[in-house]
Amino acid sequence: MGIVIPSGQEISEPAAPQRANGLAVGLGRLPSIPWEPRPAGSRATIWRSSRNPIIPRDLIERSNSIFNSAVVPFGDGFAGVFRVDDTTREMNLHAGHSADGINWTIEPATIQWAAIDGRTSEIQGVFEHAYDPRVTWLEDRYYVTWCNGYHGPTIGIGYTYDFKTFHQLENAFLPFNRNGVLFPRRVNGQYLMLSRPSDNGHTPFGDIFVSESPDLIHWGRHRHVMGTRSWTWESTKIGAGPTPIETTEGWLLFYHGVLTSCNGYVYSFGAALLDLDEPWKVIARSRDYLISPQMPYEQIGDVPNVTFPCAALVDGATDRVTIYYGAADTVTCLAHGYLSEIIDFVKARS
Ligand code: BMA
Repeated sequence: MGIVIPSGQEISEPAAPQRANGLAVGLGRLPSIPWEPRPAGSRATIWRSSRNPIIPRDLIERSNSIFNSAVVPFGDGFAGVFRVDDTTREMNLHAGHSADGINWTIEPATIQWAAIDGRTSEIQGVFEHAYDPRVTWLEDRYYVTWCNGYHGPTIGIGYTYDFKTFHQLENAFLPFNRNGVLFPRRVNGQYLMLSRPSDNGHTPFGDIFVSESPDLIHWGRHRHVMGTRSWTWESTKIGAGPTPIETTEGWLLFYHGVLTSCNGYVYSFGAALLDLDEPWKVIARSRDYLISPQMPYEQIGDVPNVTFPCAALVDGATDRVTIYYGAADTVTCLAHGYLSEIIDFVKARS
């Protein structure tokens, strides 16, 4: 289990086990975390990078937009799986690499998934779409979950060791489902995944559930985690964001919440703390959002008024958190904060 460290306090040893490639997991050290200090005069718990958007919509040939994407520490730098909608407006996933987590090289070709066996290749027959990836370091490899089209959106799962070769497992659930997010370790011996059952359109409802699996293939014991709240930023639907972060206070979950305005959906994000052993139990949940669409690049784009977090990096030594979020379904952005302050925010506004 990791520990929560007050802002700025240095520790000499990682608080969590070491990653196979030498980098720390959970609240271990990540000195290379992309970072900017809180702007002078700001009281925000989470503040935006002055370099936003860090990934423009047209970074690669034929990209219409690059957003809602997932990033992890990898080797001496970072790797990621990116949602790229192309100029045909096909939604698909691309691998990417970066030395600093800010300047990215994204592969021009889409990820080609090698089915783990003949049965799994049956779900690859007709490609519909692949979007909104999350990446989770779990045991010995990087798992990718994404919204995978199979007679409508559902949750695809695959894995990679090197971000070059990707292997596909069975879809986790029946359609329709979105926002599948794995926990970064087993809990009581079981793999756990959050998801949001939905419909085949622009779903006007949605609660977060958690499901268990002994093998990452067969999923069951579905439990309700949390639902919407009337007359708030999360009154229409909610969905898990980045991989939950393990802290002594519980699993810290960033999640998006949607309200329906007279001009359509508005996607903000907030955070909650879930019980470490029974994560369907909510310990605390912020009444206020952390980020709502307020910058031009969040308010103007292919889908206006969307901030959609899919990844978070943590440096346990300095308490720093950096969140990757998609803006206006068009570009990729960064926001920063201190883990202990975010936890205080969630508890204080609960
Ligand atoms: C959701 C998903 C997201 C998208 C959002 C706003 O249903 O498709 O990828 O960011 O809608 O358009």
